[in-house]
Amino acid sequence: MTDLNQRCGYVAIVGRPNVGKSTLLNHILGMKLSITSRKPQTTRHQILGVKTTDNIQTIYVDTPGIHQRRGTAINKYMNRAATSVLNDVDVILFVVQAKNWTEEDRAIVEKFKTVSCPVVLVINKIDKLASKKELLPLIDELSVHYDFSEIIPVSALSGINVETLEQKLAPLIPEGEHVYPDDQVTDRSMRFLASEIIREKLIRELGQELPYTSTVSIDKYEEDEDIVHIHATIYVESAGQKAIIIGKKGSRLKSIGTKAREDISKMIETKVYLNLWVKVREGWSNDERALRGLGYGE
Ligand SMILES: Nc1nc2c(ncn2[C@@H]2O[C@H](COP(=O)(O)OP(=O)(O)OP(=O)(O)O)[C@@H](O)[C@H]2O)c(=O)[nH]1
Ligand SMILES: [Mg+2]
Repeated sequence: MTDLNQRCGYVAIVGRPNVGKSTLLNHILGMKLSITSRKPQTTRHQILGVKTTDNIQTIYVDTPGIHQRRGTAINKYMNRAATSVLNDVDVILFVVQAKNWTEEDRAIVEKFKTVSCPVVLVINKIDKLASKKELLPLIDELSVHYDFSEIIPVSALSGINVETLEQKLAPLIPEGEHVYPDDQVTDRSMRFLASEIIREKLIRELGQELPYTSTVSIDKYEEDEDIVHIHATIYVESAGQKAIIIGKKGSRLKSIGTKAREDISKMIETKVYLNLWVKVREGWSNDERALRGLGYGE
């Protein structure tokens, strides 16, 4: 039976790397679902974040930053994961960084020419502007790039104007029954979210030293009565990278493990035992078969 009072729709969050897409999703959901960092190309997979308020269910799709870097298999996978949603959603949120329009942004706008849904331009990081007076000229300047259905300046980090963004989105969500139970927040398993948290700690701990070519795989996720046992492996591409991650006397790996364990434990509200290994797997990031084995499947 269809309840005509219900509305439900998919909203893609797209943009080039590092503009604040995942931060925006987390602010909207009021929880940390998608990992974030100062480094571009943090998000590697599509992640659904579901928000149900009253009769409206909005299913946000966080995506990897669309980029124009060298075409290794993993880079191609990430671009596919981001652009494949464009034709399957009801609304597109195109996130850009205030006063930082680039060639990569322009290339993304090109892709909108073949989509039929409304595109909302979200100008993020407005907390970094010297003065509010800069906003109107900025909106004027960006409006020439496409026929955006709305242009909304926000700060995903501090939350400025994010509620306004949600209010403007509401009328664009079509009628339809809710796809997910009203209390569900994501389509992803705890196992996947745990691997993402470990990857976040890895990225944050290593900063510029981190090779893009590392990934995390969960070997065991076992729920006991009052503790969850997790065994995970960090894969890198060379012995040098492995040594960097492990650090002096294992200090780096220990710090990554401690921080990850704390966050995972907070998320699942259970004690966590986390065992981390680092292994070398040469060339995994440019090997389609290895990628699929490591969770980068279609
Ligand atoms: N000052 C400021 N920083 C922000 C804002 N939103 C995000 N950031 C920062 O920008 C960086 C990138 O944020 P992410 O949310 O990881 O960006 P992303 O677009 O998801 O990046 P990818 O997943 O790599 O494509 C992080 O250091 C965030 O803290 C904002 O509104 N203001
Ligand atoms: Mg992201």
